[in-house]
Amino acid sequence: MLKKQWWHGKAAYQIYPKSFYDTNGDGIGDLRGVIRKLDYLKDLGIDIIWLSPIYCSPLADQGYDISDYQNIDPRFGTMEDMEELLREAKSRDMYIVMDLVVNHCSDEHEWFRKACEDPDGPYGKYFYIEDVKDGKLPNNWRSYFGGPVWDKLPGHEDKYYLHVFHKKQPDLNWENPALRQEVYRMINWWLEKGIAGFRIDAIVNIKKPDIHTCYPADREDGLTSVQNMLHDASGLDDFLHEMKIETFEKHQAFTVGEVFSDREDALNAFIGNDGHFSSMFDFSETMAGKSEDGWYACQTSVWGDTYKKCAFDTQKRLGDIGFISNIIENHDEPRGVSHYLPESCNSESAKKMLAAVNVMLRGLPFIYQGQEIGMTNVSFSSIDEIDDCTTRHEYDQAIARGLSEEEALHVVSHFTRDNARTPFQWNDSPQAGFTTGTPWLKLNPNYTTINAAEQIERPDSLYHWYKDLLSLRKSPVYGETIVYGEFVPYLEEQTNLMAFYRNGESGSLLVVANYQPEPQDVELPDGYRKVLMNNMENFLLEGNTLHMDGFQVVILG
Ligand code: TEU
Ligand code: CA
Repeated sequence: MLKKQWWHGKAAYQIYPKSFYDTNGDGIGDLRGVIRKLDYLKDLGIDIIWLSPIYCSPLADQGYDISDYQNIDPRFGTMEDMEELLREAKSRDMYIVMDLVVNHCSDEHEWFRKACEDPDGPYGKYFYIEDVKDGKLPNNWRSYFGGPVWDKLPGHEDKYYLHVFHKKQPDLNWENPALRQEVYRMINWWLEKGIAGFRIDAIVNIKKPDIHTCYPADREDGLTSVQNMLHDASGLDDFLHEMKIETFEKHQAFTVGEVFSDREDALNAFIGNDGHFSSMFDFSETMAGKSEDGWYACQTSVWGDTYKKCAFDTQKRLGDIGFISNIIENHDEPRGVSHYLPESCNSESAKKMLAAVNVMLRGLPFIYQGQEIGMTNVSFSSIDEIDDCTTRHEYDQAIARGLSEEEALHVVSHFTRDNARTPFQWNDSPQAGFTTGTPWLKLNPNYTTINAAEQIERPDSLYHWYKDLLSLRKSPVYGETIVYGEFVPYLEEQTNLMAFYRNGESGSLLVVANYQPEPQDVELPDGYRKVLMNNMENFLLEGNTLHMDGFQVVILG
């Protein structure tokens, strides 16, 4: 039986602070901007806010490279701003969740500086530092962002350090108990400050097998995907269990793991009653159509039966094991409406369908900033317009595989993480109301039509649709069913029909979505004739047959 928790019935929202709201005109979103927009979020129906990193950072990977875990980067504000945010959130019954990035830190962190000064001293053991003779690297792993995971340790000709992400993100050595204690101390310090918990970054990477293990090369560069070493690593559970006991558990913190894992027992291990975290993201849709060989080989659109299969597989495996977190997008992915709808099918009604099938699944809904107004991918006209550090590598790989420059740009334009990172579109005034200065990253020119101010004014907008979905989730009549009701597929074999029951103790709902541009007929079961939500004006029922428009969705009670 699932143990009930305070956060189950809530709704969560991810803020990417750099692009959310700028209050001092430097073109960079800040903590005061978050404070100013709390009422906007409260009004939407949000309770839990996950802040992407705002710690001190050289921003080589936009804050996921932390140089001081216990201070706020001046670009985002001050510790006083953070404390004010905590107070303001609390006074609105809202919760702040921070990003915990402890697979690696920044190469500008004091620990790494000291490790460079004295690799044989105590801080050398906080990292993976190896002697290298004749340029022979200890292994052939390829970093997520391209190139070998090894780089020269600054100040040393014959020593290299390991980084599975950017070279400015040296991996922390979790085998060292002293490092683990430092991390736990820092976590507890933040929890004592009053944050509700953490989103836990890239966490499966903290356990490595013997770092001298090589694997067969999978590209001409002679390197091999990090996935190979992850498969070989054993003992992750011990680290995570220890972290939970030493930190989260003592504070009843809410934790949501960024867990990419194909382990059979993943759900149970990570989010079962005795699991490491409160929740973890379901990345099955995110992973659909992806290729290990690079973005050029990934599918640019995942929809209909493919999307359904991903969502349903997780829901069926999940049962009562634990509480998953459902997303359509985040700061690492293309905009959901540009990826989970067939190309050029992102009308507002199609966006509403996608919203409904995602929010009505069992689990905690996380909305990524801008998703609630249907922000889309950007069209980049040159690789130089893209700032994200992963993109160049993917561009080069596409070229290496024979794509023309134009085709390669087209590919990276779809997948670049900058799609999700363009400034939030508040209104149709210059710079979309995001800043009075020059935004750090290009705005999506469609802000003149897609923006929050317009949608707040218009009762049938996507914004109001999200608001209605979240209020249904919290309503006294249907709340229990939506939060805890059993997930049961309906007419699962019918092509591009995504339909499911949510069967609770206090009632039952049926969600029916026509996940294709063409109309489709659906036989409804008896009962379920009360239309709670409908993204179209029509409800064409003949006998038991519902004639649905393309991308129509209805929630029936
Ligand atoms: O992402 C971890 C991760 O697995 C990434 O490789 C992800 O698949 C990739 O960014 C998709 O292009 C987390 C953060 O969410 C990401 O923003 C950071 O860059 C990364 O960790 C390193 O901290
Ligand atoms: Ca600012």
